[in-house]
Amino acid sequence: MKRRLSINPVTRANGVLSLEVDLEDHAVVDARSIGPIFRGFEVLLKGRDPRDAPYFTERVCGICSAAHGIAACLALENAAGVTIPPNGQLVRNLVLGADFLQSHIRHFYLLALPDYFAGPDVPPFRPRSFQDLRFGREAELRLTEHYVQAIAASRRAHQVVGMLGGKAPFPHSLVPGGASISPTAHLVTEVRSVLREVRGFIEGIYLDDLELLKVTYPDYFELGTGPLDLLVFRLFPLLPGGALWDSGAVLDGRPEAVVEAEIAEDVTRAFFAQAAGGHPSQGHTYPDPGKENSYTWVKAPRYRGRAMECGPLARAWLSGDRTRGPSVMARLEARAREALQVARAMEDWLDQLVPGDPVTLPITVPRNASASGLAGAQRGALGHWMRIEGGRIASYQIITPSAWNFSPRDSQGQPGPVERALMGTRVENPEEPVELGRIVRSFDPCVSCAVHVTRAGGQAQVLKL
Ligand code: NFE
Repeated sequence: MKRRLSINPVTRANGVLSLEVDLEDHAVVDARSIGPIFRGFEVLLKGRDPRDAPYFTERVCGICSAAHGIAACLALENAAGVTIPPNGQLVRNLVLGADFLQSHIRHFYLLALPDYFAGPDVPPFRPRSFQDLRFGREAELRLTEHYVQAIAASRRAHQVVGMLGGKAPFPHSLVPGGASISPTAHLVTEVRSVLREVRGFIEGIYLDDLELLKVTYPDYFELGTGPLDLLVFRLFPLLPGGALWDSGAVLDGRPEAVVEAEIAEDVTRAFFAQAAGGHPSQGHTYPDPGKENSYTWVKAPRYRGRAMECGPLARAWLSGDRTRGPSVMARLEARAREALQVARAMEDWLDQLVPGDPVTLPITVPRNASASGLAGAQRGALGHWMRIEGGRIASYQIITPSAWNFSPRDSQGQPGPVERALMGTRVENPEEPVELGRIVRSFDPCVSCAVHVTRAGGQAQVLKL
């Protein structure tokens, strides 16, 4: 029997995402990932001072604002040929690292885990689905308690963003040329103590709960799978050199260096005029809401013409942890391990800070230049491309990790990574398609990174996921 499921919006995700899935005898035969609203940040930036870009683009999204601030700073620093001072780099790493921790903890407990446990019969656990819940009473109680503790742990991590970033979200200490908060010995001590608490939560609770989930739902290593087409941009530069993760691509399981010129956006099925596609340095944002055969406001970024998955699993795989390919559980596992890796690295960065040393260098905005800021965000590879003419922004393009993961079909008919991961999934009960929610949420969706203005007349439908 054929049936179309429309899930709009997908709840427990950052931003507004919807899904359209075609089922045939309970199996997904087609899937469309839909960003139903338009993002206009690139348009807002035109004509502005390039030094404003970090503040504007941080507002793309409240959960990954530090990453956008850093990518925008990098684009201008690359255009101006500036290398920031070591202390500034460390402050940036710490702000971004803390943003990773608050987001990863929040994702696991508040967004993903409720797909697997019932929780008490009160909001926010109600209404809920009871489809395929496997935990016994004791585990249920434990996970509920940890859910509440996770809110505090995530808040503590956010506090570190505020301590070194000035505020959270949208840290304003991330400035072109470095950072604007000078770490005093007192501040370093305070941050260390908060960080120790957060690391304790990750080591003592988060990783244990992940193990419990793995043994209770081992079949989810076989669901939401995808090919080894992975992309990573350089993230957390280290002193004196290297990075916690270097840029890299994996095509069909073969790692290679990233060639930036091989990135291109396809808009065949997105609500943008055809001229909006191509390499982001030449790209445009020409919305075309009525475009035929289109179904989303998310463009389709491609690398060497291929849809690429990005995020913690891609980073783990490229840095040598190659035990598992992409799947629901492998993504959740990679994210949890990454949280611990980042928390530990942050303690080293705190040790390396030299109170009193400069954190920023003056930057002269070039009259004419073109540059990119490739960075990493919690959800994967993030790129900003900026062209400056007469000292003002002439063009700005952003490709977020969720644009890579939640991209639509392209001119070759190739689906995006999430669409691909949904295909072939057996949905036990189409009235309560929990399998789909688990697959989609394993990518940690954030379509607010891709969209910002609601289309007039758009109707939210009843959701059940
Ligand atoms: Ni809105 Fe983001 C991250 C960015 S989107 S969360 O991480 O950039 O994928």
